[in-house]
Amino acid sequence: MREGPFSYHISLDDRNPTHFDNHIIRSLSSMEGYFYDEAAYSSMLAEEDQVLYEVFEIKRPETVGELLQGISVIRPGKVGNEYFMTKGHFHKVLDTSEVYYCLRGHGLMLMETPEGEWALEEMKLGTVVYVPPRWGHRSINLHPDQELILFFAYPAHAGHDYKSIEERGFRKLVVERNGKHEVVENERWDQSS
Ligand code: S6P
Ligand code: ZN
Repeated sequence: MREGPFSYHISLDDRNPTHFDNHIIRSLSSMEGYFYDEAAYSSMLAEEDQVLYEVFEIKRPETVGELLQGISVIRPGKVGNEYFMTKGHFHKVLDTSEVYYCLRGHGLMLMETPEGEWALEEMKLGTVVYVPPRWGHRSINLHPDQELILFFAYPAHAGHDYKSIEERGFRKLVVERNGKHEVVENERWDQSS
């Protein structure tokens, strides 16, 4: 972790920031239970444990006042007809927000509150998405062959709470139908509420 003020550069040619402290790689095997089409998930996994997304984090002390930043890179692809996406989470300190800036690709930010209010924002080059306090969030790559590259920044003490989304998912799923994305109900969510 760096001391004092610093800068770094995000090169879109090799899409890795010139400085990062932590590199998270999420492959298909780490996403068990996240995609609704379990048969499609199993047969894809039997073929190859491919990488779905990566996160490059610029770490800061996890204290009030600090901002944790980084970029996430979501690969193009689908499990069945559901687009590649991040796991999604609430912040452990629920009352914290986050800002995303789209550097490449085409995607969606799916958001919802613990009470089940939901929202979807489209992301293209230059789009800024503000995720307010209390809103869980998941990034979804809609592009057929381009990576979705997002810069993010959020309070460093926020932490992550994956539990409820791991158990029941988001209220809505985003799937491809007739070459377009469509928002459909997640039956697992409905049954749990
Ligand atoms: C953290 C921030 C991002 C995500 C990343 C991966 O608050 O929202 O760094 O961690 O996009 O998503 P996930 O849901 O696997 O942590
Ligand atoms: Zn977050």
